[in-house]
Order: sequence, then C-alpha cells, then structure tokens
Amino acid sequence: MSAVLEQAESATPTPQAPATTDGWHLVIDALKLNDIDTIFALPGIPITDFLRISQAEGMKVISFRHEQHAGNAAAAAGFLTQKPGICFTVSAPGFLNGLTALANATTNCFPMILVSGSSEREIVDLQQGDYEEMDQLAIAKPLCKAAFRVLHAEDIGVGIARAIRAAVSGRPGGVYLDLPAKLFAQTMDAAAGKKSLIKVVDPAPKQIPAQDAVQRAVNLLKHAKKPLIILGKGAAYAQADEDIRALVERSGIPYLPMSMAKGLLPDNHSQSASAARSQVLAEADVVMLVGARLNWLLSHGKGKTWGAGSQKEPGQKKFIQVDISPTEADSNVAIDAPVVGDIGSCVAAIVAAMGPDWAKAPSDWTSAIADKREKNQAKMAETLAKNPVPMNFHSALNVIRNQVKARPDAIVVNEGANTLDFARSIVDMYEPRKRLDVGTWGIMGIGMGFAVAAAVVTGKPVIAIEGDSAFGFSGMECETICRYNLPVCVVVFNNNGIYKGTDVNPTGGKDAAPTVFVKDARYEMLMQAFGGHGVRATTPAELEAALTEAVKSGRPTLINAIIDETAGTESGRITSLNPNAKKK
Ligand code: ADP
Ligand code: TZD
Ligand code: MG
Repeated sequence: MSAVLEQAESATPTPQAPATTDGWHLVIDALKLNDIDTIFALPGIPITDFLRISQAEGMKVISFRHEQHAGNAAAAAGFLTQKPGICFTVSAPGFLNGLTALANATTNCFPMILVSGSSEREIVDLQQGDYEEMDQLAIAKPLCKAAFRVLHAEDIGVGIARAIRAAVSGRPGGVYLDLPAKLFAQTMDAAAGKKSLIKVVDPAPKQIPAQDAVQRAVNLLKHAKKPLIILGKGAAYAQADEDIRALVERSGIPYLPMSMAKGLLPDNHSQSASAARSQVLAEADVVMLVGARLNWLLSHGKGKTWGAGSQKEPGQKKFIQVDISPTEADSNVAIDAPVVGDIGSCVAAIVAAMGPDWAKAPSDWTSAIADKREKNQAKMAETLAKNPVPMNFHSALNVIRNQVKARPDAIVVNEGANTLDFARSIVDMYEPRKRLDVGTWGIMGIGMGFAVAAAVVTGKPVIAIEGDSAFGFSGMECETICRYNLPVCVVVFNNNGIYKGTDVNPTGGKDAAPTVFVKDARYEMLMQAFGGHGVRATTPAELEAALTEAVKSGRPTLINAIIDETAGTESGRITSLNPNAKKK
C-alpha cells in the first residue's frame, strides 16, 4: 500500500459495522441470564444450528434419540432443581413426540419448557403445506399450563421470561414456547438485544398462607384422636425438608409418603405409617395432605380405603389440605381446612402456630400403628429372605433395597406394573427427591429420560428399576447413557412380558398373546451394543455383584434380571381398574 493511501485511510477510518446479534444467540443469552445451563434436545431443522451454537457457547446440550425422552428428562430436571427443564425439538412430528412429556410434566406439576421450532407462519396459517407444517401453538395450549410464540428477535427476552414464570410460579407445570424458524436468523443491534433480555426476579414468589386458615388447620389437628399426615410429591418438590421434618416430629403424627415423597423423611422413621397404610387410611379422623392430591392414587378420598361403606361415600374424616393451588380443595371430597400457599411458608406457619407445648398425637393411636407396622415388617422380612428359583420380584428387589440402604444418595427411577408396585413398597428411601417414577398418570416410558436427567443434574448414581415392558418404551436411550458415559444402572425385571409371561393365544394360533414378549430376551446386550456393561443375572448373588459394581464404577450398565414369569399379577396393584374387574 502506498504511503499516501495509507495516510488517507487512517485519516478517514471506515465506520465500524455496528455489532449485531441474532435469534440464536438471544435465546441462548436469555436462558443463561436466567441460570439455565442445560438443554435436552433432538436436532433437526430448524434447531440444529441452535444446538451447535448452544454447545459452542458453553451450554450443556444432551442430545436424545427420541423427543419424548428429552422431554421427560427436562421434566425430571425441573422436579429436581425447581428450575424449568428445557427441551428443544423440531417442528410437527418432533413437537408431537415431545408433547406427551409436556402434558405429563403438567399433570405432575413439574416445571418444564418445551421449545419447538416451527414452520413459516404465513404458510402454516394458510395451510399451504410447508415442510413439517402444524399449528403447534394451538395444539399445545390445552395440554400445558401456558403457551407462547415469539415472532421477533426483540421479543425473545420477554418470551423466555414469561415461559419461566409460567412454569415455576404457583402450581408448577409445563409451558410451550413456539419459535418459528425465521426467528433464529433475525438480527438486531447487539446492545439493544442485550437490553431486551430479562432476568426474572423471584420467579416462584413465596405465597404466605392466611393466618386464619393456619389457625383453622391447627385447631383441627389439636382435637384429632387419630391424626395422619400424607406427604405428596409437591412436598418433595418444595424443598422445605426441615419444615416438614419439624411438623412431623413436633406433632408426633404418623405420616404416609406418596411414592415420590418417599425419603423426605427416611422410610425407617419411627413415625412412618407406610407398613400400616390400609389401617391408617381407614381409621384416621383428621388427615392433613401436604402437596398431595386426592386423586385416584388416594381413592379420591372416598370409599372402603377411607373406612366408608360404599365406593362413592366419603369417610368420616376431616381433611386439611396444604397446597399452592387454591382450586385443589374440594376437588373430590370436602376439605375442612384448606391452607393455600407454598409448602415451606404453610408448614412453617403451622409449626409456629402449634406453639411450644403441643401435645403429641395420642399414644393409643401411634402405638396401634407401631404394632401393625412391626407385624407387617416382620412378614415382609420373611418374604424378602426367601431365595426362590427363578428369582421373584421380592428376592430381586431385596438386593436393590440393600444397595439403596448402602448408597442412600443414589437416585431410583421406577416404572412397570408389578416392578413398580413391589419396588415402591420394598425399596426404602432415605433422602428427599431420590425417587422418580410414573407419577400421576402411571405412564410408561419415563425411565431412561428421567435416568439421564437425574444423572446429569445431580451427578449421583442412578438405579433404574424397569419392568421389561416399561423399559421398551425408552430403551434406545441406552445409547444416550453410554454416549455421555452416565452413572446409570438399568435393572430390567425380565418376566417375559406385561404383568406376566404366561399368557397364551386362546385360538391356538402361532401369534403370541398380546402381553408376552420374546422369551429370555437378552436385554443386557442393548447396553453392550453401545460400549456399556451388560450382565444377565439369574440369582440375587449375581444381581448384587453386578449392581454393586455398577454403582461403584459409575459405568453405564444394564442388568437383565430374570424373574419368574408366573410371579406377577394382572395390572400389578390396580387390577380393580380393569373394565372386566368392574363388570364382575
Ligand atoms: P402425589 O402424586 O405425590 O400425591 P400430587 O402430584 O397429586 O402428589 O400433588 C402435588 C400437589 O402439590 C399439587 O396439588 C400441587 O399444586 C402442589 N404443589 C406443588 N408444588 C408446591 C409448592 N411449592 N407449594 C405448595 N404446593 C405445591
Ligand atoms: N402405555 C403407556 C404410555 N402407559 C401405560 N401405563 C400403559 C401403556 C399400560 N401399562 C401399564 O399401566 S403397566 C405396563 C403397561 C404397558 C407394562 C407392565 O409390564 P412391565 O411390568 O413388564 O413393565 P411387570 O413387572 O411385568 O408387571
Ligand atoms: Mg414385565
């Protein structure tokens, strides 16, 4: 360059192009600004680059083999962390695959955000047949707590903020966020973009209960002869562990944990009434629900379970219900003392109102429960000590029970029918939020998604206790587990089918019966296929050796536990819900 030209250039510097940002970066920056550092996803148009850039920008991106499992992972992450779990999918089919998880999260009150790329609005709205065309926002709306769409880059900050607030405030749930493909490539001035982002202040504000509502509840408890506390997964989610412990221990009231509330107090706690469940539900006079709904899992608060004559009849109980949702009370039976607010604030207020001289629950009630519990536990110990050949649910679960006792920090994921019902009662939990399962819907397919999230979010060992049918819904995610080298040990309870492996085709034809699978399937080879460890275990000793090694090493492992194919019962413990049982 000539000296003259050089001089001219330095005299009139070219104006710097203004720094710009784009939709991709604004979404990432908005998430980061709100302390979200993990995305569960499945790539494809229009989100492939988004996921690449996210990883480049330091986000943890966990890529799945099917969107339902990415969505389930986001839901579990939400439950475990109180931050909305984030799932990204492609449009139409990917979105629909993720939608089951979104609806399930909403049903379970887990906070998550399903973000789906969508096709061109102009074409979708005129139904002109775009690539993966679908009016996703309209479809998502009735299946989640809230649904939003962002059309302009400058609204990304607001869109993410609204999605976060909707997911975690009040009763948590699933939120859908629609991001059309065009949005990602939109650019705007970088400084203005930065300014447009919102750091959500106090996303799940405390909700303090009214003092008269607290007093009403405490008065009921005070005069109860046979009080009972039921802890639900809302109580686990709330992370108010010390307040809940104080309530239970200072009141001396026996308590029942719902499945995902197990471990909130250790299952071997002297006030646990789990081993006397039927007795306490039938006989209690005042029942305090803490983050638990009176839905089918609690027989709707009515009928024989609750000591009433017919299935439609409410029992002679007084109910206290602590819940953040003001419309939950009276949903099934009359609630005498609703306490509306967040569980931490409500339980702390109740404990405060109990005062220092609270008389513990009547001892004739608590000792009757203790007697029952001891009897039932002794019976169970006998059953667990048996060593039948082939293994049954009890002898196999006893091994897992011991492992969890030795490693109470391990997270248990559980699905299936018999495999679920037996594991829930046999495998004691000792720490809060260590058990993830089929939840309110009793849905199969949560297994590997929940397991991946639990491992990613907590770094703790995960033991997934899976019916062979249940496992099939998400089994391909074994590749994901191996790819990220996660400390997950899957134990498949292989009884050759759904409930049992013994059904036969009544016509005598060659097609298998609808509930049975290939006999002696080698599930362990699935993990081996991706470089993980696979073991076939036919005895408790083999199962124990493999499980102990898996938990110790943290190596992805699948144990194919061979279970007596005759051992299960139809539908596990909900046989009565079969239409045929209803008919009878
Ligand atoms: P379970 O299946 O364990 O019985 P449910 O899912 O039926 O539990 O009930 C959970 C309840 O907890 C829901 O009614 C929900 O509104 C409530 N909940 C969730 N989070 C909170 C919270 N932080 N404070 C108060 N209630 C909560
Ligand atoms: N599909 C979905 C999504 N959820 C469901 N709950 C079912 C189907 C029906 N279902 C159950 O409720 S349990 C179950 C199915 C298919 C599987 C039971 O078989 P399993 O367990 O092998 O997992 P056990 O131990 O053999 O009973
Ligand atoms: Mg089975």
